[in-house]
Amino acid sequence: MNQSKASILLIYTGGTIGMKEDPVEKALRPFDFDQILSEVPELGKFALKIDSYTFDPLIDSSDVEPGMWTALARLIEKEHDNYDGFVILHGTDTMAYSASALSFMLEDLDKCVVFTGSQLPISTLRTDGKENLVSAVEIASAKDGYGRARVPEVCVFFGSLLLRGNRTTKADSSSFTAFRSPNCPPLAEAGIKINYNDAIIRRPSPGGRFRIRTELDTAVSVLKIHPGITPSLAEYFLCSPKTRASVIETYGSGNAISKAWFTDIVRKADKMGKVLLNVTQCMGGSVDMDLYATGKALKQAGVVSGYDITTECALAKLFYLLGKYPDSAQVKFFLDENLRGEITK
Ligand code: ASN
Repeated sequence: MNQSKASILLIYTGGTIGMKEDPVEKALRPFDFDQILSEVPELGKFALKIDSYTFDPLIDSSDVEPGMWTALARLIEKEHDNYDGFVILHGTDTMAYSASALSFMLEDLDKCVVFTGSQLPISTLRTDGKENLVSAVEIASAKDGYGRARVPEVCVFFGSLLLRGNRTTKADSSSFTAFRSPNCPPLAEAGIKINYNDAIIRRPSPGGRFRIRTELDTAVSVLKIHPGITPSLAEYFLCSPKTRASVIETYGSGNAISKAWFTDIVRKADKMGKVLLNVTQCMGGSVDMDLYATGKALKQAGVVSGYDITTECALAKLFYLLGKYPDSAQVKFFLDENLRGEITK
């Protein structure tokens, strides 16, 4: 048996967890990683080797771009054999997007990758950052009875819950339980003990070997359906020559405007070869385009169901699939597949 200490790579990208008030601007700005570690001496009590990697520049996650996901995937690939797990400190604003993207880019992942952060900087007295960081480290290093990662998935740990990353959405800008995963139960819950929901934790495919996929095509628009939307606006979003796909955020179980002008625009986009993905604006529940006539009209016009996917994940899945497949039919085929536990079928 390998008696050497388990090891974790802590990757610091920025976010509130590591911010301090700039005395001049009176606004929060990121500070360096050593100061984070000095705020959490508890990390030294783990029987773990913990190394760190700091991104330069550190950012508020509102500035995240797909290039950062590529950098994260490459770093995890480079360090894959050197560590048992990875914890990514990230701002909360776009954490759901980043976790969704990494869940696709890290193929046949066999180690735990946990995103975490906080609502209050780690240097403040009532911070939620310490508990989030300490639990994320414990989870990222946890092994099962066979010595394998207990949770070989891309996850978000926040407010005592371990959630599947590509199911998360930031639902609260001030509560310590900022994230929800409305259509997927937590993978684990941290109370007195960390209770793992082993029945739903996914494992890499049999014989699959970890690899990364960094080609992303971001030619995607998001159209939120709303009362008062105009034909020119809908056409701009769905038929732009600059896009290959659109996420259409619809009402309820996947319904949109039943007027002919809207269906005509959708048909036009479909004829142009665009991939059109139907995602509900509701927090819970799923798209079912067979339920109402308005949904049926979308289906007949070429729109594909996003089931219960979040908008954050829909965008990430499209970036990944468009980067992988040149052909719209292939993209549509894989959109309908549950690739990383991101949809319920
Ligand atoms: N604006 C911050 C960020 O996303 C919010 C946070 O981390 N709580 O970087």
